[in-house]
Amino acid sequence: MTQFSTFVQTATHKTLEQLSDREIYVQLLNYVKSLSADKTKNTAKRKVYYISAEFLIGKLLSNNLINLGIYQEIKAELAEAGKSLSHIEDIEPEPSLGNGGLGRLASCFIDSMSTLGLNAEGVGLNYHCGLFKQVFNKNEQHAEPNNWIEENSWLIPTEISYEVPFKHFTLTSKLDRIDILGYKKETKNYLNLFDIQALNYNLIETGIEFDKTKIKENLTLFLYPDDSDKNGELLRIYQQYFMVSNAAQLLIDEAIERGSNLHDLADYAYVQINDTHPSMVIPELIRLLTKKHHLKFDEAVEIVRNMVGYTNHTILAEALEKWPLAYLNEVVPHLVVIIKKLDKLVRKTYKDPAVQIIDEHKRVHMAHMDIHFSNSVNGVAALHTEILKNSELKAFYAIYPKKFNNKTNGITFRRWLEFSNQELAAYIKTLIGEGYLHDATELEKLLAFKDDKAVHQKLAGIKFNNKLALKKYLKENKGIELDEHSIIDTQIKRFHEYKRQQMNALYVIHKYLEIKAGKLPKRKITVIFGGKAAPAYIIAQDIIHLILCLSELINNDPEVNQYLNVFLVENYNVSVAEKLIPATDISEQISLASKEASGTGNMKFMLNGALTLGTMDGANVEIAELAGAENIYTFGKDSESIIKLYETAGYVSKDYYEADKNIQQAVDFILNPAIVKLGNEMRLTRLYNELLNKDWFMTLIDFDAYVKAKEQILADYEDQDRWNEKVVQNIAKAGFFSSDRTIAQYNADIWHCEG
Ligand code: 26Q
Repeated sequence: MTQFSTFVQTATHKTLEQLSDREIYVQLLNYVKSLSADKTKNTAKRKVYYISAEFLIGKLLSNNLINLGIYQEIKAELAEAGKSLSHIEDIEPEPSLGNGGLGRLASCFIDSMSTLGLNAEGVGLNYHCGLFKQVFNKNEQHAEPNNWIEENSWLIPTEISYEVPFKHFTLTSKLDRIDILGYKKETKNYLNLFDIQALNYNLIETGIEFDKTKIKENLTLFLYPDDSDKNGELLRIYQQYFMVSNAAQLLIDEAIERGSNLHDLADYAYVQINDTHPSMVIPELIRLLTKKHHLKFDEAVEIVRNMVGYTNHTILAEALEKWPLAYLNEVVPHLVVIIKKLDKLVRKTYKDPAVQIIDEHKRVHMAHMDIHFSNSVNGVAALHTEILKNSELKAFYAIYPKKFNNKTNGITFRRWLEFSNQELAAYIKTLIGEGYLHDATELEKLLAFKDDKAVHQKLAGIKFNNKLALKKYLKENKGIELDEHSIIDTQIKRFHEYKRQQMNALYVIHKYLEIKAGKLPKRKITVIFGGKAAPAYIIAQDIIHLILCLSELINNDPEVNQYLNVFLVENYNVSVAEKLIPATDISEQISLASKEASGTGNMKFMLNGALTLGTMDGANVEIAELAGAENIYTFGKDSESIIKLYETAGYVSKDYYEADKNIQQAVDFILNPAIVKLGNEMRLTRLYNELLNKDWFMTLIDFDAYVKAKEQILADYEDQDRWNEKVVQNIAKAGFFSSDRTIAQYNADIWHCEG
């Protein structure tokens, strides 16, 4: 009997054959937890606290089995008992502790931190309903609560608890942890998720509406909700302070336990701030060091400055947090005292209004506080960091040139190749061995097979099998009928105007009109979208609406549906991504240049042998450099031109509409009776007007170039040998995008923690 069977026998007095899939799931969960309980904690003197409002961890069972090195063994054992591991994987609920890129990045990072054996942990909040579940009804998005925590889960309760003081009351926290295993490592780390004691689900009204004023009962009910009203914003401040006060208390306690006298706290702890959401950790640490531990203010400021790093993930002005001082005063007046002192310190030295913490409207610029009172500021892709230095944060770069550094994002290859594309991973091993699992750049050994036709055929066969697997999944779970013989063109990410799903939708209309006019594509194209829109983001909802209407129209039109299908997959999440990415041929990365800080989906597609159709934005620039210009399809205006256009207000969307017949026809079709009949005229009209009269993210400026680039990539697909040469080139060069590399760089340049 194997170890797992023995474990099951002892726990249940039954054999695997006698258990249901759900029972086996629970046994596997407990088994993995028992194995990870035997691992020792990393213990370097300096410990890294990666504080993040989001950790989009995805399901953990298979990931843990892979990192324990027992995935294949368990799979085989279950198969012998007539059970399927993939059916058992389906039972695990997906935690929804994040929105998108930033939260998924944090999750790839904690995987790599454990894999590299660093003493480095995640700290966040345990949102019980997390991000909403997306449901489509009448071609519109609706939001429902997703209560993901079951009785049996990965959460391990602890006795750790802190008092977190607010203006009107004090909340007692509790800490639950999830073990984060490294790939084939004897040590582990934790993801620390703080929670309140008295959560009340009954506060939920219809959909995801709830009473936002009952903080003592709702603080961890949802991932930060709509920030459209004052109560929502206040709740967000409550959440942020609760998160960072707990983190600060934990790190001080742990440092003291390891021998710190607090004057040397920076030798014992480093805090990485994931965007500005945890920024209040800076004044909170200073407050605790001065008020509770009686250090002098100036000394506390210097200690904190040496133990904090800030990562910027966005250049969109509206996403940079600026909290009204009045709101902070309402929630955490004791922190406002410190923030004002920090503001004073800055004012003493710098007169430029652009670098002040508190502006003339009495708003606190969280990023500004971070930059002044940290020792590292980093962007998440080469281009993004350059834009921060030369335009968005130019005034700060002039003051602190040495603080600025780049850390191009990465992804964990355990989840995004070993697990999600098992056939490809196995095949790569037959070609180049297993070394790439420890050093991802070894994927370059694949270049030796670039021109090998047998390899090309095998890769095409694997892609086809992944399409078949996706077909089955979409049919069983999403009510979608996928044609596995079509070319699959995928755009999956949050819905946002700057990501320009609307440009892809206009292309779909353009293609539809061509087909209607008798110009038929050589091969059927399936355009797949996936993503959620923030409930308060009206235009993003309108774009979803348009795509759902187009989908209904096109997929039901017998003249068109043999050449073109359009799907928007409901409730896109990590698990859906794991299915879509390995089956995709074309990776859509079409943000307006200068707006996407990095992107990480682009890296996942590259690793899985899809070719990128993208703008020179975010990490696409580095993908192009690495893969070589001839192996990726770039188009559109570059970031410099776009930044200039914003400066001169030089973009007028109507000019493009009037000058280009294709644009005109595609935009006008939004209000064609055939579409309006299927949808909501108000939504469609609003979107039409937006594109014609405003189009802040310049959809129309790149449309013509986009259509041409797409025609090129579709045409090139027909030469399968040449196509698969490019596929090999892309996979071979994807090693750079391993989050193990990213984390090694964070550690070498910023954290300086022993491995
Ligand atoms: C801000 C203020 C008030 C309420 C919410 C927010 C808020 C919430 C979430 C601001 C930003 C976010 C998330 C940002 C994000 O996911 N950024 C993405 O980060 C990825 C990892 O670095 C990058 O790859 C993406 O390019 C970037 O968009």
